[in-house]
Amino acid sequence: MLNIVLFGPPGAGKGTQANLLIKRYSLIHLSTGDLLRGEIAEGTALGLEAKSIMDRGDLVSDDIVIGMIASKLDNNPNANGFIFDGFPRTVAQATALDTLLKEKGTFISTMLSLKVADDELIKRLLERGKESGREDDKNEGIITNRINEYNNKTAPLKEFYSGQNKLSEIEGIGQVEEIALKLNDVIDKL
Ligand code: B4P
Repeated sequence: MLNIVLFGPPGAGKGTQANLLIKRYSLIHLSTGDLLRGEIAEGTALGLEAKSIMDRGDLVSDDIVIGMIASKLDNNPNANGFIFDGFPRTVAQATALDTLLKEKGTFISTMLSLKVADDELIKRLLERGKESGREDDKNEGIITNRINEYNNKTAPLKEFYSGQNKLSEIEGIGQVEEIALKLNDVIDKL
């Protein structure tokens, strides 16, 4: 199985690149952001709980996102592999993911970490906010909070995966297709 953690700050291009990778490698795309937005759109209890947290740009609780991922793994027993997009975002989530995969006899193959400077992230997300209707893309204060959450709680995961010899850092500024080629290159050498 090919199991990829696609990593980077908000707006780094994770969702964009995941859409290309799932086609090329026939993988299942698990984006916790998309799953949470789906719950909000359906008006579920979980969605109601998550909405105000996401609108502020804070991280949703570990229990909620780990539960969502566990059920998606259970529902796709015959997958070629998974792209984890926006998950894990904390050390607790990364540890839980290792355990869930181990129970299924598999493991994370690699972490692909997209590197993008803060000013570019802010520019991209404000631009997306003009169309997406996402509350968390609408103003610079919330975007800055998301970047701070990333620096405080999520960036330490680079050490977690480099400790397992699985970290590859890729420059995330440039044409989408150029960045995709660099990601393919790392995967093809696994
Ligand atoms: P996500 O949905 O994961 O949101 P994101 O980080 O903003 O998305 P992404 O990084 O994929 O966007 P992309 O770069 O593709 O999370 C939203 C919220 O959900 C979080 O703040 C949190 O509250 C909650 N959440 C999700 N997962 C969680 C978890 N595991 N634990 C706790 N809470 C969780 O796109 C950005 C823009 O850049 C697009 O407009 C795109 O077109 C553009 N772009 C992409 N590549 C580009 C390039 N090369 N050049 C120029 N523009 C580019």
